[in-house]
Amino acid sequence: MSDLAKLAEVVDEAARTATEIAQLSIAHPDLTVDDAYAIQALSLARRYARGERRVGMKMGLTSRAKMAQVGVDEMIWGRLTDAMQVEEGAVVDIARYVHPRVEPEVAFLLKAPLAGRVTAAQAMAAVAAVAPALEIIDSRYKDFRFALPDVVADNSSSSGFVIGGWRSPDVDVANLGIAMELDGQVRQVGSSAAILGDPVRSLVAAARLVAQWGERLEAGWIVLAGGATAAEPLAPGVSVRLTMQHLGPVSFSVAG
Ligand code: OOG
Ligand code: MG
Repeated sequence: MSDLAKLAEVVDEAARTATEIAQLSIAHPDLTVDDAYAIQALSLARRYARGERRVGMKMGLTSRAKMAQVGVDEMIWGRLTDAMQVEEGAVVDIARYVHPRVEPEVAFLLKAPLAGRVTAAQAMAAVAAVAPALEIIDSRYKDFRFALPDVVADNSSSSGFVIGGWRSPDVDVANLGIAMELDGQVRQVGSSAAILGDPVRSLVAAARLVAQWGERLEAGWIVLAGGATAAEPLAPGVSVRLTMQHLGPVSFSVAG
């Protein structure tokens, strides 16, 4: 097994068993971002071998609030599988996670493949529907602390996602008001414009970034544009509800 494959096993096992690990960059200070994306791909290959199916891509650190919260200021991405999807309104078990957080996002559903350098208009022409979404992120690293190669290797903290009702792509998602409530208390407010000025720019970036790895965004895939606000920690018993202007609500809760 190569060194990268060994590290892929480490991050995959940490995610599979919800066990925290030390940052890879401590023992491997020379780890590059390219190495980290290779580890991510190898760790996802392990999931596919267990029967999980790729259903999309998530963008990360596409807003200032998110960059500031984790202290990394470069856009990142990760791979979504069917096992990560949480049904709207479902109750999740916190034991599945190390130290989960939740954040408000915008989701795109694709009806055509997309890759490489595309304009916003070309990107939107490939979109079948848009929806409000909640992402459950869970870094496998101790204290939720990491450097850029660490988080990339850890599939950019991908863990779960909840998609609200799909709406027509005619809804302009550029500047929609956002309120995320935990147990009925508003904890984060903002606008979808916090995501690169317009979440569609995140979809454009997603098409460019996957192409660098010889992949394309596929018809039927979901693309998450990235958190519009800082994430909130999840605790047992908590109910989470996101309301997004013109897109409506999406919610789930954590078992008590
Ligand atoms: C990294 C993942 C970032 C987002 O939407 O910005 C992300 C993290 O915050 O752990 O999912
Ligand atoms: Mg996110």
